[in-house]
Amino acid sequence: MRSEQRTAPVRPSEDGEAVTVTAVAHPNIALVKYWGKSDERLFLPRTDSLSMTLDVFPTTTRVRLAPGAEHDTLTFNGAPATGEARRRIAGFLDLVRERAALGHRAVVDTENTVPTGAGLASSASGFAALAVAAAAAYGLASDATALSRLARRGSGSASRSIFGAFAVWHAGVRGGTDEQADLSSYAEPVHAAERFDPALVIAVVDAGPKALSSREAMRRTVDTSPLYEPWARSSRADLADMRAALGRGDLDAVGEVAERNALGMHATMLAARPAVRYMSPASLSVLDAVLQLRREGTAAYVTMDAGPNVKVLCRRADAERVAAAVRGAAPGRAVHIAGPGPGARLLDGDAR
Ligand code: 2P0
Repeated sequence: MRSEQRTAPVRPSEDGEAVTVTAVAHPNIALVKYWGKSDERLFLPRTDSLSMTLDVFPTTTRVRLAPGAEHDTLTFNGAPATGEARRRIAGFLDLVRERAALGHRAVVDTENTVPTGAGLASSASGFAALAVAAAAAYGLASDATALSRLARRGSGSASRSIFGAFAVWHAGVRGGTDEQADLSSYAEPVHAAERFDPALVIAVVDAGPKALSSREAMRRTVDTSPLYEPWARSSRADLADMRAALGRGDLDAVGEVAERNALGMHATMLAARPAVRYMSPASLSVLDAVLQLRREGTAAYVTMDAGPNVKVLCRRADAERVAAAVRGAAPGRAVHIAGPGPGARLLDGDAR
């Protein structure tokens, strides 16, 4: 059974008795993108970003403290986590332990329903769920803003998945202390008009892992792309336009801003040295199908992330028609329809 997000942390028992908590979080898709960091260690982004949390592809993460254990035991979809995934999760747990002043290792089981590494934001739902579960297990503050900041330290986009529906992630301030910078960068909900009823049609044109991680790709883009700074500047205007469009419930304006922001981000990558190209021929076929839908009078707009998959924003009432057009353009590929989804939360039913 699901519960509302708890406000009180689950205190670790003094004698080190095992504490188990489970959290669930959903991925989010940015309508104004996060691309580029100003501080890699603190996960501070160069620009503000704005996203929609989805109602599909949840990640469920269970954290149990293991007093006396020498190592963390990390399981991902039933198999031991290895390599970079293990390093990132263990590093995140170290941060939680440091903040909680509690050294217990943990047993972490993650069940992820997102096709991992395919530009579908699996790290967003993953670190949002881990932040909520680990904060509760280790007794850290569990207000949504604190959880958003904490999730950010696992993966920037995870800061937004703490919240349901629409969220803006503030880039925060630079120049002060680490603590001031850390405190200043978090996500919070964004208001959208009641009548705004969008869907994202997700075309999984390739579910395999991506060739280049978004972390590396954004680093290279910031360091080498002459188009990066112009995009970052225009992204500020995009954010203001996006907030206004959501407030009006104007799907066409939301879509136009999302599409220009995403294609601009991909242009920054294409101009990086060497170029980063995530679009594939199948992606371009879907982009063509969306243009055709618009010519025929259906409001449909694309956004793309660090992978070849295409997400098409449309009215919920048009989603089946848009999905059919996308299937025609990318035969044999999986197509999912998502709506705005819930924020990250703890589940009931864990035993202490
Ligand atoms: C976004 N992406 O705003 C952008 C658009 C991909 C393209 O956030 O290095 O996995 O862990 O902070 O959050 C992907 O970046 O990167 C991402 P890290 P993350 O959704």
